[in-house]
Amino acid sequence: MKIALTIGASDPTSGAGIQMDLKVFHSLKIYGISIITAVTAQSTSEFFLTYPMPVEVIEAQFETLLRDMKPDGAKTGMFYSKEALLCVIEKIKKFNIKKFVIDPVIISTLGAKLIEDEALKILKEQLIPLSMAVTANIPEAETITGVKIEKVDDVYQALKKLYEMGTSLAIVKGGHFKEKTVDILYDGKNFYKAEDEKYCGEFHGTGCAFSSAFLSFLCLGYEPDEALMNTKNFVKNAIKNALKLGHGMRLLKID
Ligand code: PXL
Repeated sequence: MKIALTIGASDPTSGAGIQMDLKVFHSLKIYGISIITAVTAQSTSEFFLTYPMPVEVIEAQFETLLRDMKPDGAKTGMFYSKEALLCVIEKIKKFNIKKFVIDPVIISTLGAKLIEDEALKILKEQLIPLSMAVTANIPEAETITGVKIEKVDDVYQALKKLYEMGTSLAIVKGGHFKEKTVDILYDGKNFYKAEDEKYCGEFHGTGCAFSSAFLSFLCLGYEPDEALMNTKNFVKNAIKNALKLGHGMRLLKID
């Protein structure tokens, strides 16, 4: 059985963060393992606080777990602190994790800051060059690349910038466009486009589900363009069947 590691924060709703990633891995028949960088207190309608894990605790999770199990791939989500990010960078190098996807989370759907400003700079300069893929939504792609994205054509320029920052597969997810969703992948040579109709509503955790599904399909041996199509389909179904279980955002349904 393939093993995938998620490195990120706890979301008590299970709608995002490591809980969502583990559900996606399980659904795609991958054994999921996790390292927690922070704990959040949030619901479907309120983001209350973030408690960053002490760096010794992050380090201990890596050392204890990875001496025993070797993941086929890994993904990162919320780091919050600069210290957490620097620790993860060191461990990714030390344990030679190659199949590694970054979900560059910056702000939550409810507006909470998920990364310190100083850490974002390090993510751009030191983490992206180590990665196999970066899966950015439009606001994240704009912040990371400095390219203003107003129409689909602007995405191509942002993708080239993202690729030049050192990842092998740059992905920009166009769920924020008005009429349809257009996800585009750039591998330094070709652009691959996955289009779909748009489902309206406030959904929680789409970025987490996308990045963990994409990593899963890579771990299962799919080529990047096939992995993109499969991921789009997987997330579409989860959105189509989303559940209103709390008072706020709907939660994706992972079967
Ligand atoms: O979707 C980004 C994200 C990642 N990780 C955690 C989150 C969120 C968004 O709310 O809470 C823990």
